Amino acid sequence: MLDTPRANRLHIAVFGKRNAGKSSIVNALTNQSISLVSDTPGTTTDPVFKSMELLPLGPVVIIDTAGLDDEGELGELRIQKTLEVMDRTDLALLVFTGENENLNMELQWYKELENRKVPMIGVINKIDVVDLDLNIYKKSFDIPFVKISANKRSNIAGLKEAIVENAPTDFEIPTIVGDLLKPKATVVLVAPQDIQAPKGRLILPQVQVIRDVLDNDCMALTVKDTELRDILGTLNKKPDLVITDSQVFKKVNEILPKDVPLTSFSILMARYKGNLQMFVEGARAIKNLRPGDKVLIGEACTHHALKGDIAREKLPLWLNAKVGGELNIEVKSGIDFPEDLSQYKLVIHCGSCMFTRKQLMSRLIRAEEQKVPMTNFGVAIAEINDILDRVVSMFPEL
Ligand SMILES: Nc1nc2c(ncn2[C@@H]2O[C@H](COP(=O)(O)OP(=O)(O)OP(=O)(O)O)[C@@H](O)[C@H]2O)c(=O)[nH]1
Ligand SMILES: [Mg+2]
Repeated sequence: MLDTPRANRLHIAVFGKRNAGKSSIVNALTNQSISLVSDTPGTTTDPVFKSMELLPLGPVVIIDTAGLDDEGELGELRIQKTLEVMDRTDLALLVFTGENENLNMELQWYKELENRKVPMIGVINKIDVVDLDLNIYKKSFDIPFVKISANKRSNIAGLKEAIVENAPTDFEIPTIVGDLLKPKATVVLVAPQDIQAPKGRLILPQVQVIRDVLDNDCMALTVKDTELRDILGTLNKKPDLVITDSQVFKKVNEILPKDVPLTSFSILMARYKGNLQMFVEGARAIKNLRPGDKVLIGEACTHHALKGDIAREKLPLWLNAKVGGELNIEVKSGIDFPEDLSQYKLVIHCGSCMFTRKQLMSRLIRAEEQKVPMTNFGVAIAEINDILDRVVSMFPEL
């Protein structure tokens, strides 16, 4: 994701008194030792900007700042620099600990950030040492609060969820396919209308992709898989992109010349709503599955399962064939999606067309925190058919 220009990245800055654990929080969020941590107040002197991929949220810049209770001349300069950071902040983490009851400084930054209309999250750190009564804070600070321990890595998932929840919405990817297409490009969409397809209409991802292709001044030509070969023959040039329903990946892959870029609705939606990089890594875990391993298949919504249901019939069949034996597959729909994923070797989620990005993110955060690989239907099907490399090759972030 390092191609994403810095300006388009969500800038998350961490503010708080010296020794509050700001640098420790940056390190806990990123799982890296980016910032120097020590028990000497004033360890961080200049703001530290770090562009990175914050899984599963996407590309961000995390800014660690110098503690704002600085004293003396050098302190003034640090305060100035930290205030400048506020002008570049899209989301602020205000860090509190029980170690210093005087909140005057925090109230001052709260006003500064409020003036700049920067959304904030109050982070109560070091709860392994002192657990604080939130009501004291809620009276003075009208912001959401999360309790964590950066050192013990507790509730980092809760902090990530709060970040997703409170990040300004314009940081969601603004287009589904637009960045892959030049104007006037020809895009062929393959949409089999089988028993699964709702009567009289197209499913939401197909409609969204068509709209996005049109918004980007391109042509969307929609065919069923059964007509694809004939219709390709009538075009006077190869299509610039083919997007298929992933259930017919194998067939479409065989029909299309190798130099035509091919992907699926489900992969595009994985990228739009989830985190494609994480899903691709998750799908690679299929190779390591052994008969008997527990796999969770998750669906966003509950629906009446029809014959040939992808989650209950097709996907289990293909997975078992791939691993050469019976996997222990569980299917969970709607709110039944479990909190504890640790028993599963892999989670495969549906395209989440009825979910917002935030809803899917909270599931991704859960999997990421519990170190359980997670992928989605389309990406998994591509891996099962040995065409994953082909169908993600056009994405600049991978
Ligand atoms: N017990 C406990 N200690 C913590 C926690 N988080 C950070 N600390 C400790 O608090 C001290 C300060 O941590 P830093 O991360 O350097 O704090 P900072 O806010 O970046 O400090 P400055 O850069 O000096 O402003 C270190 O000794 C950390 O190990 C926590 O969750 N629990
Ligand atoms: Mg620091």
